[in-house]
Parts: sequence; structure tokens; C-alpha cells
Amino acid sequence: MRTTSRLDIANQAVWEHFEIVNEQPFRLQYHLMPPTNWMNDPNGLIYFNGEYHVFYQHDPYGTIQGPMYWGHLSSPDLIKWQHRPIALAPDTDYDASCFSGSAVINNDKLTLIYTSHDEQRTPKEMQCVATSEDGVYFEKDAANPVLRQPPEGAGFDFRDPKVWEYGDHWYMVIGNCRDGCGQALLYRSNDLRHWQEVGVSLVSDEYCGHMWECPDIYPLDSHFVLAFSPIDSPISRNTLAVGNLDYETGRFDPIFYQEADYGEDFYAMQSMETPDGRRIMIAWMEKWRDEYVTASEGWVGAMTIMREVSLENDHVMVRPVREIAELRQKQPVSGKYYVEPETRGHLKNVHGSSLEIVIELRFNDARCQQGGLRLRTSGDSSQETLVYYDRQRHAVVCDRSRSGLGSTVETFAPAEPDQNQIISLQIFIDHSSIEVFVNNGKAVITNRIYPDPDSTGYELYAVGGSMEVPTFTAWALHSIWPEPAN
Ligand code: DQQ
Repeated sequence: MRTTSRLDIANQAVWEHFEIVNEQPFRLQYHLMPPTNWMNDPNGLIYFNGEYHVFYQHDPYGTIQGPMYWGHLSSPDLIKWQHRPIALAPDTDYDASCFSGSAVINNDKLTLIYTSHDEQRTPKEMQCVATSEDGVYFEKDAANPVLRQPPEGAGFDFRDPKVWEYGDHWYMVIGNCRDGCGQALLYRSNDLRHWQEVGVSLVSDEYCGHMWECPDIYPLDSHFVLAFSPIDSPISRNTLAVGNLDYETGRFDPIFYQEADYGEDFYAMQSMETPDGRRIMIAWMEKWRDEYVTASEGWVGAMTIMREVSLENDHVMVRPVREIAELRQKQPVSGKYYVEPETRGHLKNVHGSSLEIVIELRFNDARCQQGGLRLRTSGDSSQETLVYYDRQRHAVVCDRSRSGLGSTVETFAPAEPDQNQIISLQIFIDHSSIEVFVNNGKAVITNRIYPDPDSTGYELYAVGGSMEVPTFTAWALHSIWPEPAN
């Protein structure tokens, strides 16, 4: 018998104010978000019974993080999405909160592996299992908790299991810490219920954080990626370590490290393999803050667009998942432009809060110091977000100092023009978000922005000298959500 009561009450509560919440100006059109109230990390990414599933950390009752439930979204094609009933509730004596985890298919059942978290218990974090035949209703396992403590001497932060199959075994990487350093631990099992520690995969140095959250290990080309979200690292917030994994010792030997995203609003990434063999990933499009702008609208938290990851020339390329092109509406605006310093008005025919823009910036004039786009501008130009290439800093910059509400922190990604002096950008703007893919996936910057709803203008600009724009195309994008029923 599944335990229903907490789930049923939560499933009702979360929809109570949906109509009002969903009318709010900062709601997103093509990003995953909760029906109402709180969302954080993506969990349990999987393709099961002909559908993609994304679960997520969810508080159906409020706009701050309370006891965690697992919300649930599904899609047949990564384009159209729908909300499903909440999958997990903190409704057993071992679950004060159902923290992050992952999903696998075992014996035709969709199986979730998650962390049961209880601040009052020692140890506070243990690993648990829940299964479902239909991918919608889940039963917690009688064997729970299936892994009750971290290794001797390790810290009690012991969470976010990511499980995958290799050879005859299941493997699981868990985020942990020891003596003030983050680390990733590898476990092995035959049945997802009995786990043996294989070893420590990787340990932080003094720069890489005192705890690693949401680790993920996956093969990429001829190597492996160990992805994690370090707490309090001065150099990285979303780390991709690329190297080799030894399944016998658990040891991960890094060859190089890379930042998965240079923005402020990207955390707790998780990946999965698509049926056609691509590695795709998504992350929480927020960060841990004291206050959230959208709380006043009755919801908090969203996911980035889905991204495809590949290894090319010793670099992890991160591109928008190719399916997203299906969201482009017909009749884009396109053109070529020559931009003189402080000229305006090139993009008078581009408007909107939900757009994709593909643009090339060519810097042939040595006097030009920087150039790019002003976007989500207000009629009087008092509000704008800048995305530009800074030639001195060799960086694409996202300047939110005049974006409206919310953070004004400047974010930037290193970038070099190609042999034709071109920087290429693919920019996704949704009502309260911006994602900038630099040079065909070499780097990404993800931020939330909160301009007035009628700040929908776009401009090109150059400083110091001229800039060419050999390619510019802007598409309005369709919504991923079902049409409201009449
Ligand atoms: N969020 C979850 C934890 C994870 C953290 C709790 C990362 O499992 O470590 O909501 O944002």
C-alpha cells in the first residue's frame, strides 16, 4: 500500500493558487518551474516508458525551503512539458525531508534513490529507495534506509546519490566531506539495496569547497566527467572535472577542470543519457539567497533550459539541447548591421520577453573596445541588461546593474574571437531569465533578471569604434506549457 495522505494533501495545496500565480509577470514561458511555491535542485532525470522525467526539490506549501518533497514534470519530447503529481513526501519516520537524488530503471520499475535528511538525527543523512511501475506513483522500499551512514571518520553531510549501471553492477556517487574538504564517494551494489564502498573518487584541495553537493559521474567521449557543486569554493561554483575513473578503486584522476556555467543562477546540475545516446543536463536556475524576487508572486525557482554536453578538443562544450529549436516561432527577424559608436535604432523591429537571439559580433576596428546588445530595454532606456564582448578583458560580460529588481552582480565568461574576429552568441531570454551561450558552447552565462514587463526593447551598441554584426536572427519562442483549459 502506498502512503497517500501527505502526498494527497500536498497535491491539492500546490494547485490552490495556481491561476493567480501563473498570471504573474516573472513566470517563465519555456523553462521548468513549479506550479506554485518552492523549487530547487533537479532530481531523478530519466527516460522511462516513452517520456522524459524531471523530478525536483519542492516545497508545495511555501516560497522558502521547508521539508522537501519531490515535484515531478514529464515530457514526451523535451519540448512540451506537464506537471505530474508530487512523487515523494516526507511521510515516514525516517524521512523528515526527501533531499536530492537520482533515478534508474531496474526490473522495469522506475527507481528513485534519494537522501533522507533529518537535522535532529545522527547521522542526519541516509540513502533511501522508492519504486514505481507507472512512473507516477511511488512506493518507498521496505529496506529503507538502504545506506545508513558515511564511512568512519567522514562528515555527516552525506547526500545526493547519483546512480548508474556499469557492467554487472550499480554504481553510486555521493557528496560528502572530511576534515573540512569536499569529496565524492563511490559505492557499488547488485540490487540497489545493499551498498559497498568502493573508495573516494576525488577530494577537494583548499580551493574547491568544504562540501560537495550533487555529484554526478558520466562517460564523455573517451573520458569521464565528475560534476559537482562545491560549497564555499572561491574559484568554482559548478565544477566539471574531466579525467579517468577506475571502477576497481573508485579513484577519479582529473586531467582538467572547467566551469559548467559562469552565471550567478546555476546550481546543482544533473545529467542523463537520452535514448539516442546524448548526454544532456539541467540545473537549478537560482542560487541560495536570503530573499527571492519571485516570492512575492507566490513561487520561487526554475530550471535552466536543457543542455547537451560533449567533449571536443579537450574542452566540454555545453550547447542548448537541439530539440529547443522546435520552439522557434515562424518569421524571425534577421539582418546584418554596421554599428557606429553610440548609434541607436538598429533593432526597432525586435521586441519581446521570450526570445532566442543568434548573433555574431565582428571586431575589425581596433578602436572598438566593446560591443554587443542592450536587451529588455525600457522605452526611456533607463532599464537595460547588457551582453557584450569586452576586448580588453577577453570576456563576454552580462551586466545587470540596470536590469530592474534582483541581483546586480556582474558575471562574465572568458572568450576569444575566431580567426575572422567574430564572437558568436546564442541568447535565450525568458520573462525573468537570460542564458548566453558563447562561441558555440565554449562557455555559458546563466542569470535571472527582473525587468519591468514592458521593458521589451533591443539595441545594438559599440564603444570607441565600430562593430559589424554579420548575422542577427531573433525568434519569439513558443511556450512549453499546455494551453489553459477553457
Ligand atoms: N539541495 C538539497 C540537497 C542538496 C542541496 C536539499 C543542493 O540534497 O545538497 O534541498 O542545493
